[in-house]
Amino acid sequence: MLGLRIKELFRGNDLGTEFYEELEDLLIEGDVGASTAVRLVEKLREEVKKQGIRTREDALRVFKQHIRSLLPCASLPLRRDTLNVFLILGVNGVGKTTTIAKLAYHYRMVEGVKGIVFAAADTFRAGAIAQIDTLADRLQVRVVKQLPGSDPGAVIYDALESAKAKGETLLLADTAGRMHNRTNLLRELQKIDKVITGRIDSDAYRKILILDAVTGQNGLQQAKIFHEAVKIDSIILTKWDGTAKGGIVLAIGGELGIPISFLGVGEKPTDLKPFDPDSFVENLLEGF
Ligand SMILES: Nc1nc2c(ncn2[C@@H]2O[C@H](COP(=O)(O)OP(=O)(O)OP(=O)(O)O)[C@@H](O)[C@H]2O)c(=O)[nH]1
Ligand SMILES: [Mg+2]
Repeated sequence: MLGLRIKELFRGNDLGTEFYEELEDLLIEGDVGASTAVRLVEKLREEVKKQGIRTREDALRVFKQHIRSLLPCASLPLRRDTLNVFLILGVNGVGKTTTIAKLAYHYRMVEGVKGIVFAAADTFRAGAIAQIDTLADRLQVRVVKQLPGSDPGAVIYDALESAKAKGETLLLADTAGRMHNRTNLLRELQKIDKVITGRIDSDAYRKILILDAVTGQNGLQQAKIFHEAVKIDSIILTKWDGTAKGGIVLAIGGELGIPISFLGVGEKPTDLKPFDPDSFVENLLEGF
């Protein structure tokens, strides 16, 4: 884990050039990404000089503050007086559909929300509708669906109208992760976004990007593309259970400034943890 090695590094004594170089290397190896790593180390170097810091122990305190300042606050509270819509986005295989089941479980069991509904708006991949249908069945959630190949915007429109009519609280909309090409995919998502904007108050509509933590810097590239196309409000990092690196969290904060709301830690509906920036920083550099 990145944190362990950083922790070891900060156990040493002097604050020479070698220390800063080693820190930068560790951050980059840990998926933090070159530009954020360089920036963090540069900032630390400046602050050490400015404050006349002599020991690595004191430097760590400053470093922790810098890391924390990269991570915006992140929870996704619901409005209880209207329909909330979470549009779930991301490339194929990152865990979108699984995360929808997790979110349904979380909002129902932890936050006591009644009236959750799924929109099966991945009409592109064979088997996608059946997959979300099975999950809905297991969780006893209503699902709005049409035939494979139908217009995803129309599925979402139907879901919105019926959810409003029934007075439901949370609509979780699945989307396709792959189409004939990327331009098609992004254009489709922009169309879906238009269907929702204007029908739902902006503070009740969240575009949530699902990223696979294992893909590291590649995931960050995906995030930039989606963010440019539809402006992402929040990120959920999945497969956190499958990576030893924590740096992607800092890369997301440093490069995109998009808050992370949850971490996926397994395949079951119960495997979702709210992301807490304070305890993340503590755990990353735990022991100091
Ligand atoms: N270990 C682990 N596996 C996960 C996690 N989230 C999803 N998965 C697995 O990743 C695989 C893909 O998940 P899906 O939810 O189908 O992914 P998707 O983004 O909907 O994929 P497409 O519909 O093909 O675009 C499944 O085998 C999931 O069980 C996680 O947090 N941890
Ligand atoms: Mg899916």
